[in-house]
Amino acid sequence: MKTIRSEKRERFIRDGYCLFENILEPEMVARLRSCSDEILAQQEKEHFERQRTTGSMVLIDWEMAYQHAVLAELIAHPKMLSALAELGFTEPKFGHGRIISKPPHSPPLFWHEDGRFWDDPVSYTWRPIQCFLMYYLTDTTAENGCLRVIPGSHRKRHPLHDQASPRHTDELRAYANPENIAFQQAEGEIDVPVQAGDLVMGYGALFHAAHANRSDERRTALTMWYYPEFVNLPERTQATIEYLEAGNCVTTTLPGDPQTLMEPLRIVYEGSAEPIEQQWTPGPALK
Ligand SMILES: O=C(O)CCC(=O)C(=O)O
Repeated sequence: MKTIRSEKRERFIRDGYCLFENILEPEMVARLRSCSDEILAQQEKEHFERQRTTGSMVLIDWEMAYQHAVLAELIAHPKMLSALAELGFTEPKFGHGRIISKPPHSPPLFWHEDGRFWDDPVSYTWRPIQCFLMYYLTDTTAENGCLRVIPGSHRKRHPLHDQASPRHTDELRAYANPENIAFQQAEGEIDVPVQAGDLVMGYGALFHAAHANRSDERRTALTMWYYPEFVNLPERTQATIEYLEAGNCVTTTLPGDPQTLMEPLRIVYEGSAEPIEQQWTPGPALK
């Protein structure tokens, strides 16, 4: 008989995403909201003008997490680590994150997948390389810009693989052409509405988008990028990840809590394998 754990893992591997309810306590959500509001208030006006469809795209690197204890607590949150362990990922590594905050009455986010490892044979297997862990700091619905996903698109070719831009272009970021295919309804799409404090985890290569925010309130998401299987990946994949994330990870360790909690999540590769070139477009092996 299958255990609940293996069913959840099978569904994650098949659909490419998974929802964990109630991971963050309301108090933690409130602290994250005030931290992200403070960081957003420090951004230049042009930042928001360039990022109309995401709303914002502020990098959360290790340095920032060292300055804001609540981010360090989020990165190493015990309930998140248990959720990953439930899927069989017991030694995840953290790369970086983004504050993605849609202001009231802002446009939809375009369809995209964030896979950039398509020249790596691992991308064509069940094994995730990079996964997003998204936390929404308000409840989300189709009205205020909830997440949309195309289940299974991380492993199976979808028309968007050949029709949508594999990169985030300035035109897409600025919503310059609402007629672009990336802003339309897509075959097989579903909404993923959540409660504040839930966690949505998905393969980086899964097609996802977000509805327009038609409400009067800001909708902030924190997208945190992890490598859940890092220790089990081939050396060349580990070398690639280490190379790509090096700029986001400070090398000094701070003695104080809660930043020391982040140490086990540090990406470390000390071998001599050559990194693989980034590739944003899937090859013919994606059927
Ligand atoms: O804003 C959202 O709901 C999704 C954010 C997103 O697509 C991303 O971080 O890659």
